[in-house]
Amino acid sequence: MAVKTILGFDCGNSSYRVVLGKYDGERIITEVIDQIPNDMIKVGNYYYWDILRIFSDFKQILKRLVLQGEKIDSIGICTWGVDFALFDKKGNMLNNPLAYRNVFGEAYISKLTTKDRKDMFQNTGILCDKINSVYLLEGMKEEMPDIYELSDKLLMIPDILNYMLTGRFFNEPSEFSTTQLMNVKSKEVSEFVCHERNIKKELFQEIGRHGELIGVLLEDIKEEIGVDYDIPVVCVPSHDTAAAVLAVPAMEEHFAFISSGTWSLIGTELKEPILSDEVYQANLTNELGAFHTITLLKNGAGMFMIQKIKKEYELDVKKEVSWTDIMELSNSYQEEHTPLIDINDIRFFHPRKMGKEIWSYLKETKQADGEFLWNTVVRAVYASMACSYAITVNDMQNVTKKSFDSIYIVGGGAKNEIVNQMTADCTGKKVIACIGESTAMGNIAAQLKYFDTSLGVKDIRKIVKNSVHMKSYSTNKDTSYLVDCYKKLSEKEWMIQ
Ligand code: LFR
Repeated sequence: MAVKTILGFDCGNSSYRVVLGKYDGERIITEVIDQIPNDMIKVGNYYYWDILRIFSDFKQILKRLVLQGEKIDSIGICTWGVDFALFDKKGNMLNNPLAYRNVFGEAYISKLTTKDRKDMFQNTGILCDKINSVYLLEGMKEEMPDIYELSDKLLMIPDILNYMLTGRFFNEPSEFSTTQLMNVKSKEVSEFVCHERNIKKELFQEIGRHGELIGVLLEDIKEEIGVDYDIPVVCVPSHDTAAAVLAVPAMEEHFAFISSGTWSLIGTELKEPILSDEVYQANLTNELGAFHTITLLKNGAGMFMIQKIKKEYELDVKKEVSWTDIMELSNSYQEEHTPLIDINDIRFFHPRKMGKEIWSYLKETKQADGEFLWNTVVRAVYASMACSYAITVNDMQNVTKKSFDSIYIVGGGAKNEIVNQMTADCTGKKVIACIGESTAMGNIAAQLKYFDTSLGVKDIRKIVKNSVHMKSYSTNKDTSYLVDCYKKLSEKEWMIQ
């Protein structure tokens, strides 16, 4: 077959990447064309995303590729979940998308009774979490009533980019499920949630299917980037987690994954959601994955903590440092006692100073005293991540009644050799790190369905397996005692004297 040139855009919280995939019928060879830093921007009281800059940079990269002589066969867009912008009747964007680290959603979630929470979970499969779009939307109604009043459409971040590229208003399903406004059974907008939370149901668009065409590039964009042929924009699993899970090169039907980036998503793939009490109690959530699969997962703190620590450390030592330098800091920790923190404690969600907050926690829990030490803080984050992974993988086994032999780690965090090894030690399982751009790989692989509608998820995973580089880690030493310590910490047992 003629080689297909497929473009995957993966826009993350800390950077966005454009990846070119060449598919020859057997495997996809990827090349990262560009990587540009991203961050939320604080203006006044709120944190925003600069969506126009992201769109503009993407077009510039397209133009560059065209100039280099690439003939692009299709494009797919992925970003993080939950964030959105509102549009008026004429299609004008009414606000810059707000970032989920604005805390005003919290007020609304705290008003929910236990029954409300359970009902919301039963209907949507999604755990009530302060970052879910539904609570931010409720917050906007109060904080920005004029914008909400004028709003006629809601587009999630990837939908916004799809709209800017094609002119079509459209809600992609995996991303939409992160709103907690989708009925998990019908996969349509939840009448129940709209009614309960008093949200205009009309805000939502047609919910698409993976592998179908959203539209072709608008004429003025074609002109701007210098092409005279139509470029299809394909409906891919736009939620980065869903795309990354599609790129897990597992051939077994049941597998555990960790999608490691700014967040850590620890889970497994299912055909149907599990809405049991056990799942609810374990704080697990049923998101929509690729091609209408379900990704049952725990949304936990991830590399965000260490990204913040790196920036703070750079300010302290007054120079830029590499990720290797940060790993070396962790390795320089030689004490016998491993410091642990409850990484999902709300105090680490968005502290002014992550390093200091962790140090205070270590002092309060009598794991540290004296002068602040960067290596202790870094080691605490890495070890605690591995412990929290072990607990969640165990919860996953319990609720699904399946046992997983291996854990696949995908996403940028898969490069972290320290956490990979610690995870193998804490879980007693083989860890398979999939090196490369997993979200972009899932994005590109999903687009194959547009060209060959006969492909199923298994076929796509086979192609992925032919295409990715993997590295295995086996258990070196049993550190399950650390997992027990972590459990006690996260259950705040250290406070009970
Ligand atoms: C991961 C992710 C998570 C989502 C969080 C915030 O990048 O998409 O799945 O809960 O970001 O959107």
